[in-house]
Amino acid sequence: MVLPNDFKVMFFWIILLSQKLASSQPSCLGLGDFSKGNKTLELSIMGHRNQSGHWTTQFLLNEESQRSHQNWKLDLKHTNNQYGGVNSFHIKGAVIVPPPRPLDYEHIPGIGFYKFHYGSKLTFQEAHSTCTNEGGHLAILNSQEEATALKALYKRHSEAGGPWSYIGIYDQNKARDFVTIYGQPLKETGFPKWHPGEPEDVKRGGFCGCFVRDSGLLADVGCGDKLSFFCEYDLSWNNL
Ligand SMILES: [Ca+2]
Repeated sequence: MVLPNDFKVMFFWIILLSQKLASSQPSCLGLGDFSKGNKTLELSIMGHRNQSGHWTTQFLLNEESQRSHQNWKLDLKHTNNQYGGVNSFHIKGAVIVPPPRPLDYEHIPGIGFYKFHYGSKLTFQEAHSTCTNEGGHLAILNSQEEATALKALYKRHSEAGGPWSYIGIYDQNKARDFVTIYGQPLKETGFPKWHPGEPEDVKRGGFCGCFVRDSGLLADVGCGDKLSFFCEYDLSWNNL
């Protein structure tokens, strides 16, 4: 009898997720729907052991969405450990698909890519959507160097930009605990520096964050105010 050179299938998983892309988008003030359409993610893991006891494990990942999948990057790490007489093998992977860099964003070396929308004045929500549609996000200040660079950019359009310009922070709980549009506490951003007297009392209703032209510091402002705004494309996408 000829035994097939085959395998015993030990396990087979399929994880099929259909979800709104909105789940990976920042939730911002609950004022809008950030969804871009349906996204399907399928992960298959198949393990075999042949008759000599060798294991083979295969992974298959399929993802379908309306977004382009150019410039994707794969980060894969593995470890092999032994503890208490038990051997363990771990694989940890990440597939990263950064948004394409907007071509009309200004490159400030070592800091990032920015666009100052000084011509059209929008609400915070509209500004957020505009940056997102461009492939960026409302700018988040992460260092004094970044604030200094944006202040210089602001200065070039000082009159048109007006005295305040939206950036990507807001008072999520209306309790003076500002966070970024990604939910990171302001104090962890690297630039939690308020203009003197800011943020103002919660009764003033300034629940969105802005950059003050003359001081280069932060202030609160009403989310419905029509202001200029800064969009950013993270430099870190280039370093993945
Ligand atoms: Ca930044």
